[in-house]
Amino acid sequence: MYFTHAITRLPADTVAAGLTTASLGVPDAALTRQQFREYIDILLQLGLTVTTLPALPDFPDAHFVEDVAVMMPELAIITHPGAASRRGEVHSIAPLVSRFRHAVWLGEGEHMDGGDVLMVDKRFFIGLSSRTNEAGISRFAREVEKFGYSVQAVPVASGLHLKSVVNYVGRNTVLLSAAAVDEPAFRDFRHIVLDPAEEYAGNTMWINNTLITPSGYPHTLRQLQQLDLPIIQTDTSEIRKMDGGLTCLSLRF
Ligand code: CIR
Repeated sequence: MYFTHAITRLPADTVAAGLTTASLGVPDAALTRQQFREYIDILLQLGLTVTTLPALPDFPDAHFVEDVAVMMPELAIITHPGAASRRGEVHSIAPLVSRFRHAVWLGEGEHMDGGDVLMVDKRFFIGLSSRTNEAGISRFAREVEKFGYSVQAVPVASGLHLKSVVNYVGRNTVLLSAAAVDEPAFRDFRHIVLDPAEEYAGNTMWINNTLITPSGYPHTLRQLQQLDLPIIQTDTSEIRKMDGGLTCLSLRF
């Protein structure tokens, strides 16, 4: 799939008040914004038109826009985020998403974070995680199967979301944690298995046949180089402190 657009949101000064399981210290708001700007520059460099929404200080996780919507050519799903503190984010993204796609809203009890949704062509792999439940996956499946998509639930053994540790990286290959290697859902793909010390680099983003990967993960970088695709590295130290990665900072379509 070739992406032409991205939606992002400026990180607020309140970023440190967001949810996190990482014990990496308090993120610096100014450095978070700098890393966010570098990320935007990469998307622009790859030819995308980027629309950036204003910061939402009352929702310190709101710049992780990937979690609140799932975009596909035929429609957009507005999620019902698994964390109560993030549910209000959907109201400020939906009007923009609706300018590009017909929007379908998940309902009460149908929990889903977009970070759990991995789309590979007409296949969706959806993490069953602390944020995404069976009811969310079933409803999602009902909405997308009519457009010829398949949906497979995948238990998330480690990391916050499925895409924290499993991502498609082009050339019929998935980059994944050792814990996910035996997952039958991924058996049709070639595997690149993450070094346990570098699991965070599992959140590498394949976009327009280029890989964007967090800097500072040399073993993963060497493995990715074997795919013979252009690779751009970028520092996400502050984003990581709040359990975020590269995919979560944008909606791409
Ligand atoms: C949260 O816990 O919801 C945020 N602090 C991080 C969300 C990261 N999102 C993603 O990986 N898709």
